[in-house]
Amino acid sequence: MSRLAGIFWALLFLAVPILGVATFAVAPGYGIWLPKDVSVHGASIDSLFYFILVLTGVVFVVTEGLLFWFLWKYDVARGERRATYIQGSHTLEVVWTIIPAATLLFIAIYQMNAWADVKMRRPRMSPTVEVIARQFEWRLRYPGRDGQLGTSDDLHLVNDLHLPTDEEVLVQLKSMDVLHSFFLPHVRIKQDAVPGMKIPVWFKATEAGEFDIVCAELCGWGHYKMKGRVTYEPRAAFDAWLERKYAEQEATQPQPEPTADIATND
Ligand SMILES: [Cu+2]
Repeated sequence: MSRLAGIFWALLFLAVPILGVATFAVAPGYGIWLPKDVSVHGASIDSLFYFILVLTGVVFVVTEGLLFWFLWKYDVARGERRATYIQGSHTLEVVWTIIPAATLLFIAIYQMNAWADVKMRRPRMSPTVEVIARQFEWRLRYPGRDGQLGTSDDLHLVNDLHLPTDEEVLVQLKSMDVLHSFFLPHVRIKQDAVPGMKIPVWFKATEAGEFDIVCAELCGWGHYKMKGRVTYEPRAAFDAWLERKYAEQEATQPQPEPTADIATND
């Protein structure tokens, strides 16, 4: 390899960590960083994300830096001595197995509380709404005035989810067909919707506003358009909206079908 080619390759490898880190540094300024968090548990998830990002970031920069340094230093064209090839080192292999294993064990323990808050400490309440994923939309069912899901006065809607702010909400998640993933980026919720299962999802939104519902599982040709809206609003506004939607549904269906239960796998 010529002298110039050696320099080129060394600098190319040096550009990777520099540009890689720069991308992360400027991203927030361009608004292409994490979406705004409007939930109670989001902060603990974000801090886990940053912790892992910094940890992997440091390892990345050090590895790339070493790669650059060895390419630069041991360039044969510069007349330095040739690299020595070493076949296996028991000590080294033990060390680089134990360090990642210990790191992973630490993360597994460190994240337990955040995981339990989001996936295990389910609030004792009946579902606020049932979300039924299907190709390619979000079907929603609110318990009617009787407060019970699965009765004839249920309120049925599509893609237009409303939830109250500043109180725990419980979503009952189902799928009518294939695997989908119920993703609410602004409250840091992502949960697979699995055919044949009723999966509880809970969180507390802290800010009113309109945000995205995204399907985060490639679920078929129309996956890209499987997008809904979620509106968080204070309890009074939420109740008023529910009343309005009930009234609309009653006006369009004077004779409710006896068992218009669109949900599968009950
Ligand atoms: Cu989907």
